[in-house]
Amino acid sequence: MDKPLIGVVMGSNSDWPVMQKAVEQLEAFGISYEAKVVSAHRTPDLLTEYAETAQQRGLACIIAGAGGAAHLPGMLAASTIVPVLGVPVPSKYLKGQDSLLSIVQMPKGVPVATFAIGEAGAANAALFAIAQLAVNDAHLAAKLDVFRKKQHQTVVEMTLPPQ
Ligand code: RP5
Repeated sequence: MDKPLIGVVMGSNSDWPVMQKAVEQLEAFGISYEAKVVSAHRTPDLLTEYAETAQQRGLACIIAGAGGAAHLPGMLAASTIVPVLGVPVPSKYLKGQDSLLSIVQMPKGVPVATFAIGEAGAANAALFAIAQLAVNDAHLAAKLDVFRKKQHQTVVEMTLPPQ
């Protein structure tokens, strides 16, 4: 694969079924990425190294998913100016509401762009990253346009059971 443009990180491999939706979206648009497990509280040294090298390695943004007390996206954002897109992963007991609030309530000054809980959030984080890249990439913008038109057509063709 080409040099990764997007970093996809998650706090545990148990987050993969959700974060895979981001990776699938990036692959569908032919965007190079790297996917890694980096835990804020279990591998804080790896987290710091990942964030501190993100800019020099050429990452355009980092999509970070975590569940529970989900400090991974915020801690990454603390150590890099590369934009961080946070994905709240559903948790066992609080269904990801804890993850959402942990990620979205960043104090002023160090932002994390926060997406919906779960698979939709993971896919949308990737689509947002793609839209950002498309600002300076006409070919990618055309692909995104086709993607939106297909979604439009799917809805136009939806039928309901006879009433
Ligand atoms: C967080 O704790 C991870 O992001 C994951 O969502 C959650 C549970 O991790 P495991 O116990 O499955 O490794 O750090």
